[in-house]
Amino acid sequence: MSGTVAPKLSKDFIWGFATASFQIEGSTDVDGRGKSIWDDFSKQPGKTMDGRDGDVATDSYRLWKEDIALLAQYGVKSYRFSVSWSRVIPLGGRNDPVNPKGIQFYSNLIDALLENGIVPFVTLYHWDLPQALHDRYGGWLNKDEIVQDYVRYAKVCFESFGDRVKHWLTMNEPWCISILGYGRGVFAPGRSSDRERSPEGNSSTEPWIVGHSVILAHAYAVKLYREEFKASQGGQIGITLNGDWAMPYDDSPQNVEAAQHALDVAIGWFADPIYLGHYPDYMKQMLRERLPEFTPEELAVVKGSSDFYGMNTYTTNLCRAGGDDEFQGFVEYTFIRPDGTQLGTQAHCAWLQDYPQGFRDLLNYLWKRYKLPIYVTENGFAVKDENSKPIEEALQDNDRVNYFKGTTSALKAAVLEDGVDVRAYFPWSFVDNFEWQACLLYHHRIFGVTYVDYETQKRYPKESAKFLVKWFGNNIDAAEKPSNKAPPALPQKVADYPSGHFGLEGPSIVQGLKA
Ligand code: GBH
Repeated sequence: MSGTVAPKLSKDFIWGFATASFQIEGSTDVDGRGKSIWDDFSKQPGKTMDGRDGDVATDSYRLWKEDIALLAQYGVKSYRFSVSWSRVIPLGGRNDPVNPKGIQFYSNLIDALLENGIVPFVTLYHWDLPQALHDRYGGWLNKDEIVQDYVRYAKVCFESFGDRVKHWLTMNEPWCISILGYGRGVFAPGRSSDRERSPEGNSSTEPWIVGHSVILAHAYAVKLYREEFKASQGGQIGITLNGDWAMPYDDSPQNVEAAQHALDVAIGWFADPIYLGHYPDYMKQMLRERLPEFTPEELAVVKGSSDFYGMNTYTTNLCRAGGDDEFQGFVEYTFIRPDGTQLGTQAHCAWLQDYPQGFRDLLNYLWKRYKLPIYVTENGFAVKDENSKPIEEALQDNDRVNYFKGTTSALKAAVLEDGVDVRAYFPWSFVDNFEWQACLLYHHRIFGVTYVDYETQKRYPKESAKFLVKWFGNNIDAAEKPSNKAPPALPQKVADYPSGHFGLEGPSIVQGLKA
């Protein structure tokens, strides 16, 4: 064994934590910000189970310096965050005024990240459509308007931040935008055919129209970036898609086929046009005239419009043909194997179990099918009942640590043994934050690697954060790291953290921890 060096991820491998504007910023009515579709939606009774909204969230619009200090302390290489469209252009539209204070906020954030040696990884759209565009013309339902407005918004961002931002994501999870917002009606703007849920909407047509608009808005923004900014700014731009691994329930031909159908609707709906230049055959067959068509001119813009594959993934579903859920491609999902055993550890959310082999299989599938480098832009776990645990227990998030042990080793195996070109990994999320309605049982503290005390807004690293910091410290080749700065050592115990907002001073809960 002597002399052998365990292989590591390349020194250029990017890792860091991820967030989204509406889930962390708060300060929704300051400095000229316009409303997003989530502002009022989250205040409607019953939309979020305990009525929480984004007015404060993790207060990161005010505490951004403290957040960056914690990221630096963690020693991340990168931070994935999203820009709030309605902070930058309060009314959203292409002829509406730009808000200098909105620009200033993100500009300062980017500068401070870079000063700390942290690469900004910027999502332009993580679900917070300006309310004014929804009111004006139906938002994503109106392709001709929204594509132009989105492209102008993207242009403002490239002009304002592109000298410093070299990693752009156009959209976060178009499947969720379309299906959860306009099909199931559980996300803003909450449209659905279910009249108990929504006075308006058509779940059989609108999601597919919205998805089409999202693809085109993405593609035309990328075209603009490549034509007007890429040469001088030198960044990369792409989209990020949600999609969980689909495993046949058993080896019967119909269930093997069902697993592919599940992937076609969850992933191929967006990835096939963007990387391969056409909607999946199964979607065409399933939707017929309800699936919009691209003009040849549009298709030329769409095909090849992402520099990389942006992958958000959380779990694996065992797939059985059947059921009546068009949004899953008429495939039933289960976590119970034919022999009655569970696939993995159950999370707080019904839709999430821990199954690391599925993460590796998904990486291999995407690499073979789309043949582009993969950036894992979200991956994470919600510990059962974490929200109701006292802080001391919540910080010992063993199920989340196990989850990340599984995915990090699957990641390493996919890269080093299978030869998949994975270039980034961002656990979701940096902090406990405003959680939409993703768990059908609504809970707001479910995905963070950092605990946030919502009374004081203090941040406390959980065991999972410490695990990840250590793992990436050990598993990325540091030999020639062109490091500007060595990240400060991470304290071992909560009580060792310095005072301040991760802090632990004052008559706080941490006194109790020390006692
Ligand atoms: C992420 O999406 C989001 O990007 C992030 O903002 C959020 O905080 C995080 O999830 C945790 O919720 O049973 O039909 O409602 C994850 C992708 C896709 C996972 C939809 C849950 C539920 C499908 N999500 N899925 S359904």
